[in-house]
Amino acid sequence: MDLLLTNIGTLATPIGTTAQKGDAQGEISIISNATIGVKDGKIVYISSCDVTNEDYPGDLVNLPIALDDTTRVIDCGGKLVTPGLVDSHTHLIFGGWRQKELGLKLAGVPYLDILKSGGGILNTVKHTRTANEAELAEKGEKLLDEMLRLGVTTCEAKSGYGLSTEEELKQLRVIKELNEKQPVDLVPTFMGAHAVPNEYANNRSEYIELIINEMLPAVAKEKLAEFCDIFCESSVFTPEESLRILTEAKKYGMTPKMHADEINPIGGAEMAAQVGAISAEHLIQASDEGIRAMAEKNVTAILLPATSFYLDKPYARARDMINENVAVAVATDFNPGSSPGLNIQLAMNIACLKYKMTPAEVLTAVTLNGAAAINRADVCGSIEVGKQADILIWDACDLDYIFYRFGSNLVDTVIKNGKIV
Ligand code: IZC
Ligand code: ZN
Repeated sequence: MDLLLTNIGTLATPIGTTAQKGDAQGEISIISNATIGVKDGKIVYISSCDVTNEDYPGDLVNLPIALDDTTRVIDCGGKLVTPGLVDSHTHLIFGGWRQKELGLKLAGVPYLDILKSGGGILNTVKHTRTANEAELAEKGEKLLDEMLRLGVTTCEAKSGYGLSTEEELKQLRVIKELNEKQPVDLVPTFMGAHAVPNEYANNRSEYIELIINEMLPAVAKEKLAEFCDIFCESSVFTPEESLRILTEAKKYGMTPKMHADEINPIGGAEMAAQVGAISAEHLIQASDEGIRAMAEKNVTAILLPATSFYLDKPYARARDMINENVAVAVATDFNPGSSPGLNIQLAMNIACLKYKMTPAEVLTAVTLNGAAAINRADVCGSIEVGKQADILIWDACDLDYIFYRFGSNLVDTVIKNGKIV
C-alpha cells in the first residue's frame, strides 16, 4: 500500500457511479473512525474500523492489508474526509479581466446589455485573441493551482472566447496542455456558440454555418473536446439554433450541454431534454415543464449559485428539481464576467443557504453528480474501492461545519491520484 489514512473522524461520501437524484442525493455514507488505503493512485481499502492501537500509539491493528516499508501513514487527527471536489462548469481559459465593467454593473446596466454593446463576452474575446498559448497556459495554471488548494481535483473547462476556428482551437489546445502538465484533471468542452463575434454581427446565420462546417470538424479532428455547449439565451442563441448545432456536434461524438434559461425563460431546459444533453446549466428561469422534461430524460442540472449572487439574480429552484427527481450538481461558473470567483467552497455555502440544500445534498452535487455531468462518475466523485484516490482532509470535524463556516479555505490536505499535492 502506498498511503494509509488513519484516524478519520468522519468519512462523508456519496456512493455510486451514476448521478444521485431525489432523496438519494442526500443519502450519503457517513462513517466514523474510518481508514482508507491507497495503492497506485487508486482507493484499495476502506474500513469503518479504527486501526489505531490505544495501548501502543504508533502501532496499527485490524489491518487486512499488509503495509510495506514505503507505506506513508497519515494520521487524520479525527478530521473530516470527503472526495475531491468536481467543478463541472468553468470558463477557465481567457485573456484579460473585466473589472472595468464593474461600474456599469453597479449602475444597473444588465449583463446582456453590456454584451449587446460589444462588451461582456466580446470584451474577453478581444483579450483572448491577443494572448498567445503560452500566456493563456500560464494564467490557467495559476488559477488551477488556486482551485486545487480549495479542493478541486477535477474541473470542466469550456472554450468560447475565440469564436473563430483557429482561436477556438487555441483555447482547447491550452486546456489539453494544462491537463497533461498539472494535477487537476481537466475535461474539455467546445463552446464556439458562446456569442456571435463582431465580424458576424450582421450575418449570424453565417457564423452558425462556420461552427457547423468548420469548427466542429476541426475540433473533432484534433480530439480536443468531449462536450459541446451553447449559450441558449435571448439575443444570443435560440433553442432552435441550439438544437441544430448540438445535433451536428453529436455526429462528431461530442455530447451536448446547454447554458439554459439563465436570464430569460426561453425553453432552454425543454430543449436540453429534447436534444439529449447530459446537463443543462444555470436554469434560474427553468419552467415546471422544463424541469419535468429534464427528469424524464435524465438531464443533470448544473446549478451555479455564485452567478446568482454576483449578478444579483434569483436562485435556481434546486428543491423543486430534487423533488422532481432531477440530479443536481453545483459548480462555480468561474469566468471573467458573471462569476469572477473560483472558490467552489463559497458556491457550496451559497447552495446550502440559498437553495436550501442540505450539506449532504450539496456534497453529492460537488462530487458524484458533478462527475456524472462530465462523464467521470466511474472514476471519481466518491470514495470507494476502485476509484481514483482524489481525497480531501478538511480542517473540520464534521460535514455541517464546512457549510456553517464561510469565507475561509477549510481544506487542509489535497490528495490527487494518491499523491499529496
Ligand atoms: O464571460 O460572461 N454567461 N457566459 C454565459 C458567461 C456568462 C461568461 C462570460
Ligand atoms: Zn457558463
